[in-house]
Amino acid sequence: MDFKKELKKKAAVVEKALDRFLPSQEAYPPLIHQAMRYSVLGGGKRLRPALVMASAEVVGGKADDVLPAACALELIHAYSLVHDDLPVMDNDDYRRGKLTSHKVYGEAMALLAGDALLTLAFKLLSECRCSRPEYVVRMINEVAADAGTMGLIGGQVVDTFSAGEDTNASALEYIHRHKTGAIYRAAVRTGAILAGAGEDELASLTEYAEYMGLAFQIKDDILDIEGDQKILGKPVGSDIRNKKATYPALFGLEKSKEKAVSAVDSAKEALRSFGKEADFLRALVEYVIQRDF
Ligand code: GRG
Repeated sequence: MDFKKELKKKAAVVEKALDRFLPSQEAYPPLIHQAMRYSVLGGGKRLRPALVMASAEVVGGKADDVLPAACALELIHAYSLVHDDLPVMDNDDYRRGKLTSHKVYGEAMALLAGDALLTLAFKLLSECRCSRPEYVVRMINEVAADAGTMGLIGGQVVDTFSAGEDTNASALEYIHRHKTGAIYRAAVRTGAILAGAGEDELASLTEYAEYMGLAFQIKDDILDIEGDQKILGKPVGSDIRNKKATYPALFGLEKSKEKAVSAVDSAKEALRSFGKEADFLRALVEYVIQRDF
């Protein structure tokens, strides 16, 4: 399996579907629809939708059947980036190599566009076709929890309000597992639940996602120090500027790299009960710490 080729293929399918699911830029009131499309289309690695699709495939489902859910997870991710970039949060001017939403559309419109992306995500989730409607209800319930104060928002709250303070390892792990890990967890479980995964399969995939999310965020912290801003598409040093709790700040760069490798090993170990069908997921977690953007 050629991982990069497969990721590109999945990303292209997602791009087309997102274009279809997002309101057209002429739809009234046009400015918000333009802002939504600006922040979603034409950029991003599309890792979360790829995970939704791959997790469905691992347990015998079809990627096409979970495409609306895959797009919904990308919309939640996009909303979190739009809000995270706002002056009241990280105050970033660039994202994915272009100006952030509030720089183009203003803060009020960026805030509303983020809200609209989150709301559209749940509309798409509710429209998922599945032979068992109870799977759809369970999946929506889980995504809502993972996007809420017990997941993404909880992580963002602790991250934001612990900035500038001494952070210990357990608080840092809480931030990473929630701010970033919860949406990866939701992505993997969404694909698997809709495809009818058994509880053992779900447990293994969940463990995979949790370690994968941890590896991803440690690497993100490292890239904020060592990355090339031209390749990253955003300035480096934002964590230091905002006095954020990060793995390199707490453990140093070398130890952080070791911790990222260890999280990758644990993620792959969580897939031990699967065969070749999980090779994409294995390759994805390797990619997560080798990436340079
Ligand atoms: C409600 C005002 C308000 C804010 C909430 C929830 C939230 C804001 C922010 C979430 C925190 C966040 C943005 C975490 C970052 C996770 C992360 C490292 C994102 C980058 O992911 P990639 O590299 O990005 O997959 P691409 O561009 O490839 O999609």
